[in-house]
Amino acid sequence: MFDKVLIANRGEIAVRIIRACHEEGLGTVAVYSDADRRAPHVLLAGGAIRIGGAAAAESYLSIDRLLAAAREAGAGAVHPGYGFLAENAGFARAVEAAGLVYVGPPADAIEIMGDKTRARARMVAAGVPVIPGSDPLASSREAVREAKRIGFPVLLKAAAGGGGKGMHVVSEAEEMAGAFGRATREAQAAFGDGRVFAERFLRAPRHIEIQVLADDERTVDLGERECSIQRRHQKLIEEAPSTAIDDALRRRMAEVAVRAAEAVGYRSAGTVEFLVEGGEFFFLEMNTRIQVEHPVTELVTGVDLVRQQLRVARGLPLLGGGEPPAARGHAIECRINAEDPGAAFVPSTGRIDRLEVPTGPGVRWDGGIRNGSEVGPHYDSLLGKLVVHASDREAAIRRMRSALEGLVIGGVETTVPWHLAVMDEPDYRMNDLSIRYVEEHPGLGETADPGLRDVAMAAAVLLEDRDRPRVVSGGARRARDGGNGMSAWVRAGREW
Ligand code: MV4
Repeated sequence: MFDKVLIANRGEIAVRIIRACHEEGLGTVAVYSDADRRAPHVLLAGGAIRIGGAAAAESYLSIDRLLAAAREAGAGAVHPGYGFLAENAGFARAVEAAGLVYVGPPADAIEIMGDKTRARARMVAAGVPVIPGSDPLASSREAVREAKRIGFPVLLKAAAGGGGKGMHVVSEAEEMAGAFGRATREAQAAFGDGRVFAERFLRAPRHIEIQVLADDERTVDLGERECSIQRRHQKLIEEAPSTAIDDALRRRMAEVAVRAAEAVGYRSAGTVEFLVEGGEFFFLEMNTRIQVEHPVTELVTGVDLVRQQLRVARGLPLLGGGEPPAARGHAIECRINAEDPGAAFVPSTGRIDRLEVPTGPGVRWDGGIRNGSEVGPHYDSLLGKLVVHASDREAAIRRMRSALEGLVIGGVETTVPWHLAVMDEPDYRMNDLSIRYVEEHPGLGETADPGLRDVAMAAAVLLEDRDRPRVVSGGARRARDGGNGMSAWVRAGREW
């Protein structure tokens, strides 16, 4: 057991974890770099320890400094949050070797799921559907043979890869020799491992993930999240539930997700990611951490996932021994990043000189900034998450639009205008989504002023952004529907 937690993170997730600890009656100690000296998480925690310079390598990524801080503060547990060391099996092992409780899954589970080839093999053995594919390929001749077995088009992927690097679509045998050579060279350059394998290419799948929660006795699922709206493998908007799957598919995916977690002896909160296309679903990977988008699940189920992690870490039964509640209503999360959607989402830095956040029924702001915060170049660009909950998807979209209009952040460019444009965009409103949504809808949230737009385009070109913005169409039309006002407010789920 423990009564004080060191939060080995910063920003909005550090604030979120500190609050959950306090609600569990646990003490907290924050860590901070020189750049975060006056950050909200430092002020909120019961205690705070400086761990180093602004560079993550000297602070939030330093295992030795984090463990020294835990010892100095008398913390009995460490919560990694997400990012930084959150899926680093070595960190989890070092925490436990120091006699502390790691608030997350066993290190072995982290390690297996972190190796895409081992994870895939373990999933196949557990009967979890994976995308039809091959083992690592010895030559382009073998690649052609395997591609014919799988069926063109195929996707060549780096065995040691992830995050979409080094993926090459091959539509016919004649293209294979060139593509196989490029994929092999890119994999070797990016990962020091040139092994490449082939998979059936899913042209426009949805990215749907299942939240799971496990203690020593059982593993339960807490429903799905629709995460198809991503840009360069960074999620931007997440929702729960996914209105693109029916209850039968939902049950099948949930059962498979639980099986995947059990296959690696999972504990704590975790997420099993799938690609879904044509009524079929395929295991993509498992995230062995609390995720950025966890609030949408919390809002539709009433379960506080971070508190559940803290309870499981203290040996208490998940959900108090009860059954997971059925999802109610619809939740949407917009990630508010300090990025300029008018300039290919180039990061924006500066001092926050105005901050107004919306409140009201079904509106939640999980933020890591305050007025006066310095937004620098050292860490990821996430300022906070705006999350809404309402009776159904249409009502949630209306609530999100209203909340976005009430969110004012001065001093940096943000993704707020882009999110507002998405809420008005017809394909989004009709839920006609896939992982290609962002590339198929360029120019959303672009500045309406042609002069400014040209400047933004020039800046993006100068910044050599790989995904050069295409010729910008006009900003999304602001279609205002004649909504009949909010339908009856859905009673929030019971909180554990
Ligand atoms: C795929 C795919 C289509 N077909 N595999 C991207 C990162 C890596 N985790 C796996 N990814 C993909 N694998 C097959 N056989 C499309 C993607 C993909 C993607 C997947 C999920 C969310 C966003 C994505 C963006 C681009 C490509």
